[in-house]
Amino acid sequence: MLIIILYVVLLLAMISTKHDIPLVAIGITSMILVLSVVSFVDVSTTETFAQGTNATNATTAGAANATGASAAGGQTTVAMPLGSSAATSGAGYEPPEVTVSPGATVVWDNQDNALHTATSGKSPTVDGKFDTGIVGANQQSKPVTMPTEPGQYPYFCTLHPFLTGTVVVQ
Ligand SMILES: [Cu+2]
Repeated sequence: MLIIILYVVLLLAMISTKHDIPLVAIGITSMILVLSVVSFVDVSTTETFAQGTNATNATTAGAANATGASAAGGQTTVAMPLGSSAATSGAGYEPPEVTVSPGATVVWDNQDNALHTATSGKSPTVDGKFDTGIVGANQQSKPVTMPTEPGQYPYFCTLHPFLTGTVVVQ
């Protein structure tokens, strides 16, 4: 916009001072040129901005949906990664600790090639708060309902007691 104003002022100055027809013609031509360039840039800037806004909206909506799905379903999933059955592999429940609301369900996803359980209690003592039962290789457990009492609930695999995890209810 500043450029347009500058050109208008310049043009007026040219007209008033010189009355030089070719110079005025050049002034008008250049102003039209600048105007068209400015309007073009203006449109593309607006479009870019609009696209940016749309992208932001889409991302926000996506994030909101992801959060909404997780909150609405109350579904937390813990993986039993490949290699979990070997005590030395370092693989274990992933994440090792999850926090859920009272009475929420948790699914254990066995990605290993061995059977596993997620059985509540301080390994190797079963306390009966929750249990997936045996989850087959490359299978998911049914959604297991967590206690309603807030607290920390340790659990382990009855077949591989070195595999331990924690569910925090709060
Ligand atoms: Cu196991």
